[in-house]
Amino acid sequence: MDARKSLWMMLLLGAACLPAEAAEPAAGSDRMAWFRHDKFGMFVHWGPYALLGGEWKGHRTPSGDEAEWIMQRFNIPVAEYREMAHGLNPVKFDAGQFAKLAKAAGMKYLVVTAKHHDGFAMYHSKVSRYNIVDWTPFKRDIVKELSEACRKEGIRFCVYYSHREDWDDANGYGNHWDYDPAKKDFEKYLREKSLPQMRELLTSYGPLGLIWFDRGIDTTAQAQRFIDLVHELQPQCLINGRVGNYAHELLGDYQNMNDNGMPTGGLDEYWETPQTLNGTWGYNRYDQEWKTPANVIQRMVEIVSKGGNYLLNIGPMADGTIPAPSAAVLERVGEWMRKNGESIYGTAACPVGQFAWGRCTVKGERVYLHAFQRPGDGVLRVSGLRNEVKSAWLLQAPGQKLEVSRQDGVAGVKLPAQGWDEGSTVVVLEVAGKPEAVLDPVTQGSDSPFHLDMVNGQTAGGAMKRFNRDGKFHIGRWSKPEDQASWDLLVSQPGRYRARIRYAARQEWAGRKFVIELGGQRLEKAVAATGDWYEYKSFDLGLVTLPKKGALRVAIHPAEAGKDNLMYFDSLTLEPETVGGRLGRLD
Ligand code: FHN
Repeated sequence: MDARKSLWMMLLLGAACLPAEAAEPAAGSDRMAWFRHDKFGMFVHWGPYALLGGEWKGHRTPSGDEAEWIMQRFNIPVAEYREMAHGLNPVKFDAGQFAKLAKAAGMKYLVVTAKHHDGFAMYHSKVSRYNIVDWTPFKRDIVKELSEACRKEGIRFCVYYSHREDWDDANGYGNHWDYDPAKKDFEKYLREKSLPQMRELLTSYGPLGLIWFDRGIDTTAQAQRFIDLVHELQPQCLINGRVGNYAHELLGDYQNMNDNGMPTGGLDEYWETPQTLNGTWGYNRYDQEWKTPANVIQRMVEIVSKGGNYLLNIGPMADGTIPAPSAAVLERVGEWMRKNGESIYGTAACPVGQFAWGRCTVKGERVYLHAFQRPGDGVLRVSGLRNEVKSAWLLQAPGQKLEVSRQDGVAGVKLPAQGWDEGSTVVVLEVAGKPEAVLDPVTQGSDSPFHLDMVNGQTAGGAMKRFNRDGKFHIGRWSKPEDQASWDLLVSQPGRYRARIRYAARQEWAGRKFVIELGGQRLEKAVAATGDWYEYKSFDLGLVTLPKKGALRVAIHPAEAGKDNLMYFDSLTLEPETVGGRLGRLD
C-alpha cells in the first residue's frame, strides 16, 4: 500500500471521530499560552469623546452610532475638538477600580485605548502635546496608572493603538473635512507620530500582553514596520490581526472577528471577538441598552465553545466613573465565573458542536455541558459524544452524582430540579479518554443539493477553518495533499449531480491542481484566479455520480505539494441533475 493509500485508509478509519485536539489551535509558540488559557478580557474605550457622551451642539449621534466616532460623524473641526479636549478632567478616575472590576468579572487581561482615531493620547507622550498630561488640567498618565493597577491585581496589561486612523493629524488617515486628502503625507505621519508613539508605549509601561491595532493599514510593508518594532522591543507581546490590511492575509498573531462578531462554527486558528456591553464603545449617555448578565455569560460560553477569546468593552464617563450598569453586569458575570471558571479557563473548543439546550467546552478528559435552558424532561442529551461517560455532576455540587443514561447511543444526563444558575448551568462529564465527536453525516432532503462547507466539514493536516477578515469564513492554509477538507455524506437519492465549487484565489495561486475524491471517483481540476483576496466565485465542475444509497466520503486536497495556499475554499455543492422534473437516471 503506497503512502497515499495508507493515508487515505487512515482518514477513512478515523472519519467517524474527531479528537478534541483537532478543534484546538495548533500550539504554536508559547507566546500564545496565556491567550489560549485566559479567554476573557476587558476592553476600555476612553478619550475626550466621553465628554460629549454622544451629543454635539444639541445633535445626538444617530442611534446605533459609536460615540467615539463623534468627531468624524459631525466633521468637528480639529480646533474645536481640541478646545473641547482641554476640558477632560476625570477627577473620579481610580485605576485600581478598573483593575479590580476586571478581576472581579473574571477577566484576565485589559486593553485600553492609548490613542483612538481622534488622535488624542491617554498617556504622557513626548511625540505630541495632544495628550492627557500636557493638554488637560488632569495632568495624570492614565495608561501608566492602569498599567500599575493591573499588575497589582494580576491582570495582563495591553494597549489599543489606532495606527492609521488619526483625525487630528494633518497627515493621518480619515479627516477629510479639515485637511485636503491630496496633500496628506502618510509616510510622514507614520514616521513622525504613529511609529514613535508605538515606541513610547512599548518602552514606558513595562511588558505588554498585546497591542491591539485597529482598522488595518494600507500596505503589508507599512504593517510590517509596526510588527518589527513590537518584535524588536517586546518579542513576547502579541499583535492582533488588525495590524495589517483587512483584505490581505493575516499578519498578526491571531484573528479578530468583526466588531461584535461570532463565527458560525469552531475555527482552527486563534481568534478573539471584541464586543460591547451596549451599542457603543466610547461613552454615550443616550445608549442605555445594556446586555444582561445572562446574555454576556452565554456569549462567553458560545465564544469559548468555538475556541475564541471574548474582549468585552466598557466606556468610562468623562469624570472617570465606570457607568454603573456596566459595572453591575460585570459583577454578576464575575459571580458566575467564580463558581464556573473551571469550565472556561484553559478549555478548548467543543468537538461535538452545538446543542439545542446549550454549548460545551472541554479540558483533559472532562466535558463541560453549559445548559442555557432546561429541557422539559430535565435531560441533557449529548448527541455526538463518542466517549463513555464515567460520571456526571453539577460543577457547583461535585458531591452529588447525576444519573447518566444511554439511549440509542446518545448519552443523557438527568438534571436535578434545583441548582439552576443564571445564564448557564454547568454539568461536568468525566469521560473515558479525550473527548471525541461522532460526526453526523451530511444528509439530504428531497431533491435538495448537498452543501458542503467549513461548518459541516472536517480539516486535516495543515488545512484550517479560518475567518476571512471580510466577515466570512473559509478553509485555507493547505499546500500539500495531506492538507484536506472532508465530509461524510448519507446519500438517500443516488443519481447524477452537478458539482459546483466556490472559492477565492489570487492570480499567483492560479493553475495549482486540486483533487476532489468522491466515493471511488477522482476529479482533478486547476484553480482559476478569481480576483483579489476575498473575491469568491463559483465554478461548474461538471456531473458526478453518487452511485448508491448510504455513506459516501467527499474530500478535497491539493494534488501536489506547493508553496502558498491552494485556494480559499467556501463550499462545494452537489445538486441533483433533474431531467423532466426527475432525478437524472444512472447509466
Ligand atoms: O472604529 C473602531 C471603533 O471605534 C472601535 O474601536 C472598534 C473596536 O473593535 N474598532 C473599530 C472598528 O472596527
